[in-house]
Parts: sequence; structure tokens; C-alpha cells
Amino acid sequence: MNRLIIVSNRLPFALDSTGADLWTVTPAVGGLVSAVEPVLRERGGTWIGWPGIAGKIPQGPLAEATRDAGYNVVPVALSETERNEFYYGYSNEVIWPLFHDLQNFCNFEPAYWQAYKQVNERYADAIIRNARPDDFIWVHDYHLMYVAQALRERSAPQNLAALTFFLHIPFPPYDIFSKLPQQRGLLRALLQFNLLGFQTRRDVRNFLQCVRRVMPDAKVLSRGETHVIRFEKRKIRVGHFPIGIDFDSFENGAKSEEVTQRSQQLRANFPDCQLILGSDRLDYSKGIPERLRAFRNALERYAELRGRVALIQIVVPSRVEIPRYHEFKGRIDRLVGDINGHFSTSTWIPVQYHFRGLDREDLLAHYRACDIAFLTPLKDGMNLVAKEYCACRTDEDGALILSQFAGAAEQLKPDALLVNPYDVELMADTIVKAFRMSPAERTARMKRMRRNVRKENVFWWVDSFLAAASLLAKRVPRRRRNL
Ligand code: GDG
Repeated sequence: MNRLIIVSNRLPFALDSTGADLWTVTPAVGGLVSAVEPVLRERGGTWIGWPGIAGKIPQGPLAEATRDAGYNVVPVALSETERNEFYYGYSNEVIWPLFHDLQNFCNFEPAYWQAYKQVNERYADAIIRNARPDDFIWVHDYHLMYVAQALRERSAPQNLAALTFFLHIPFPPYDIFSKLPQQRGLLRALLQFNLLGFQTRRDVRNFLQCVRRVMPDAKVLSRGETHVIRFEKRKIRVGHFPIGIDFDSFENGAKSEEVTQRSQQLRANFPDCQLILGSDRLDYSKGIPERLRAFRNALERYAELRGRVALIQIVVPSRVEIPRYHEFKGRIDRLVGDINGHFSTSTWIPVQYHFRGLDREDLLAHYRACDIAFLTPLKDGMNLVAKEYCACRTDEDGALILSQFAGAAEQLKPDALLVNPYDVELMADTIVKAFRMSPAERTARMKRMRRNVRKENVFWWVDSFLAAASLLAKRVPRRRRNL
């Protein structure tokens, strides 16, 4: 049986120094880890990635952190300069904003591209050191789009079962992608993989459009939803594979005694209110200021909401070392202060704001307790929070307001209330629509969304990706028999 090797920028935990020879290990928060960790736990294999600290990696704490993981962990070290130019630089000041259609936020510093290639080569070296013939290599996300090219430049390894890639974030349309100075180099690098997976049909369409316009030597052949590119005498398959969640683990977690109690406590703190939940990593792509402005607009225009709704906004600190993120937090703080200052009464505060990650039980208790989830990214690869919210609504109640630009909208659109996150008044109107929706309609919609999220779960996602890969390789990694 082939072994599965996952390669991603970050490992599923971060090491942090708290003094001479003192280390803390923190589980990483984010969509990629939430999705991939249960898969490796289930199938076993190897995870290659960076543990989040610049410089030398302490072996003792690393061994301690990974002892019970259920899979092998191979760390990749980054120097401080590499972290700045590859991670903060090319990955997060060029690709992240550009691929979320926010090209004005890009810093196209030429040195970043060199660092990006150099670090991707480091990951390729780690793969070569750890891969065996017939291993199945699955590279994840926008930090590592150059890895296959680096592997081929090292003429290694000819006999891998498959060399595959999945992009967790959106792929932009040609008009935006064509602003990238390295557009050709990047597409050429992506075309060194055998299988390229995207979240949605929209992303596949955009990618193929860019290949057609930028790479005249590549030939795109499409039949229905099957796309093959012929390039440099090789065939590259391209498809959409919407990522899912471990539905059962969220549903069972939500039903647990601990979560039930915490959710009841939360509800009791807001008598007579419908609770609206927003939960995101701190990121300008998540549309948090627009959401707060919409909430304010709703309170202004619809007096019936005052004293009857409360918005709980969780913002998980992320990339706070980057000045843009720090400024962005200031903007959110001011908007929250402004709404609360303007509308609060002696018995009601409209926005409850947490700037911290919640532990899993607390997060699930929030999903269970809140009547409405209000998730309005300006653009998002998928948005797992939307799916987790549905999985935790074990009472089959709850309304989902979702940005039409989140990948999840493609699967949930008949039943989620879709909004344009740039349209503050429409979002305000949709809050009222969700607030007034009859219990019967909420339940009918939630039931259908839960059915979809349960069926197209994270294991379905992996199976469909591996099934596509199996058209390239004879054998793909199977689930462990005893699980
Ligand atoms: C990228 C793409 C794509 C959130 N708050 C807490 C917490 N979380 C967890 C959620 C969820 C994850 O973080 C966030 O996932 P998203 O999908 O919403 O967003 P990104 O982190 O931007 O993920 C995204 C994803 O990759 C997967 O492909 O969907 O579009 O941008 O799982 O549960 N976890 C804990 N406490 C919190 O307060 N423990």
C-alpha cells in the first residue's frame, strides 16, 4: 500500500520559546489543519511542515509534541529572513491578497519570489529525504506551489505514485492574476504536478482561463467536469474537490454534556435575544468590518431588533506581527466600540467581542447556542465555519447567512441566505429576514444543509481527491482497517 505524505507550510502545531530551553506547543488554528489532521490520524503517514519558529528546531520538544500524533512528523526549518520574505512576504503580501481579489493590498517586492522558490526547494529536499518509491505526495496550499518544479529540477523522484496539489484558497480570474509579475513562472510550476485540486468550479474555471491566456504551449482539454492539460509531454488533471469537515466529530462533540451545559449558560446570559455568531481568524479577507457595519445598519433601520438580538463576534488572533493585520484589528475594535457606545442600554449590549481563540468545547457551545451564523468573507476558498455551524445544529434549528463569495456557497446556496458582503444594506435586510424566519422554514433549510455537510464530509473530500489521483497511480493510500 502506498504511504501518504502530506506537505504543508505549517505543521498542525506551533512551537514557541518561553525562555531558555522552555517551550510551549500550541495546536494550530485554521482550515487546513482542521481538515487534514483527521485524515492523517485515520490513514497514518507523514506530515512535512514548519513548526512556526525561525531558526533551529529543538528536537526534544518536537518529539514530545508529536509522540501521540499517530503519524510521522518531519520539520522544515526556516531562518528569520526566509520567514520574512517567503512566509510574510511572497505568501502573505503577494499571493494571499491577490488570490482573494484584493490586489491593492499586494506588495510585489521582487526579492520575495527568490525567497519563495528557495524555501519551496527546502521542502522538496525534505520530500526527497523522506519519500520512498511509490509514496503518494499531497502538497497543500498557496505557500508551496513551486514544490513540484523544485522536485523535477532535482530529477527526483521518478517513481512516486502521484505528485498532487490542493489549493485551499480561491484562484483569481485572469484580470487579477495577470497583475502577478511571476504569472508564467508560477503557472509553469503548478503544471509540474500530476493532479491539481481546487475548492470550487469557479476556481477551476479561473485557473483554466489563466492557463489558456498565459501558457500558449499548454493545451486544455475539457469534457464536462473532466479537465486535462497537456504540457511538456505530460498530462495534468484538474478538478474541483470542495473540502468538508469531520461531521460526526462536530455533531457528537456538540451533543456532549460539557458543550450542552456551556451552551445553556451562554443562552442564559442573553435572555429574550436571538444570538448571531461571527467567527473568523483575524484577516481582512473575512469581511469583519463590513459585517459590523451591516449589523449597525440593521439596528438603525429596524427598531424591532434593539434589545432582541446580540452579535457575538469571535476573532482569532492570526499573523498579528504583520502591521496590516495589527491596523485591521484597531479598525474592528473601533467599530465594536462605536456600536456598543451608540446602542447599549442598562440591560443590553449589542456586540459581544472576543479577540482570542476559544477552546473546542466553547466554540461548539457557541455554534449550538447561536440562532444565526453570519459569515461574510469578501472571498474565501471554502469557509469551514459555515459547515461546522450546520454540523453542530443538532436541534436542526438555526439560520446561515453566508457570503456569495465563500466557496461553501456553491454547496449550500439553496438553503443558506446568500449575501454580497460589499452590500451593507442587503446584509442588514438579511439579518432581519433570518430574525423573522419561521421555525419551520429554518428547520427545513437546516436539515438540507446538514444532509449535504454530512455527506460531503472531509473523508468524502479525501476519497474523491484520491480517486482522481488513482487515475494517475495504480494504488492509493487506504484507510486503516481497524478504524
Ligand atoms: C483556509 C481557507 C478554507 C475558528 N475559530 C476558532 C477555531 N476556528 C477554526 C474553525 C475552522 C478554522 O478555524 C477556520 O477555517 P476556515 O475555513 O473558516 O478559514 P481559514 O483558516 O482561512 O482556512 C478557507 C480552509 O483553508 C480549508 O480548506 O475553507 O477558505 O482560507 O475549522 O473551527 N478553532 C478553535 N477556536 C476558535 O476560536 N479551536
